[in-house]
Amino acid sequence: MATNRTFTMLKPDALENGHTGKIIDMIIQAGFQIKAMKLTQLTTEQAQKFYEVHAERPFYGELVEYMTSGPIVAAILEKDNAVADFRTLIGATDPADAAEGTIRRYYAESKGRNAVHGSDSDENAAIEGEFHFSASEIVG
Ligand code: IDP
Ligand code: MG
Repeated sequence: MATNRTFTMLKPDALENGHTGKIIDMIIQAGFQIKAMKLTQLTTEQAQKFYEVHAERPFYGELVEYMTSGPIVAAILEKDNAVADFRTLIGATDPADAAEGTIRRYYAESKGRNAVHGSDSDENAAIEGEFHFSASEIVG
């Protein structure tokens, strides 16, 4: 996958709270192109696998439960410098630390229920995108 792509999920709290459209609009207004997008709900197995890097952390069980608690929107986004620019757009993990104007500052409930995921590297963006989408679901 090209290095100008990142992967995102709008997390269950964002959908529950009616923020889906506003968050997608912020993403588009920030210059990201949507290359793939779907509404889905993670199984426990999928959430455990997606977050397996955090398996030893105390919040892992809570994270898996939360991420499977309702539907999510998964998407592959394209832009120059996509991974870093998207992390800037979403803001810090904890909304209390997130900069003004960021998605998490506006829409996250807490450090755990924080509205949106963004890949942390080009390598993980490719792995995470392929985890959720087959080649035929991604536009060129
Ligand atoms: P990130 O999403 O900003 O990259 P990570 O440290 O990779 O943050 O953590 C992954 C996800 O795990 C966070 O987005 C959040 O939903 C959850 N999480 C992280 N730290 C905590 C915590 O201290 N308590 C509860 N949930 C947490
Ligand atoms: Mg992370």
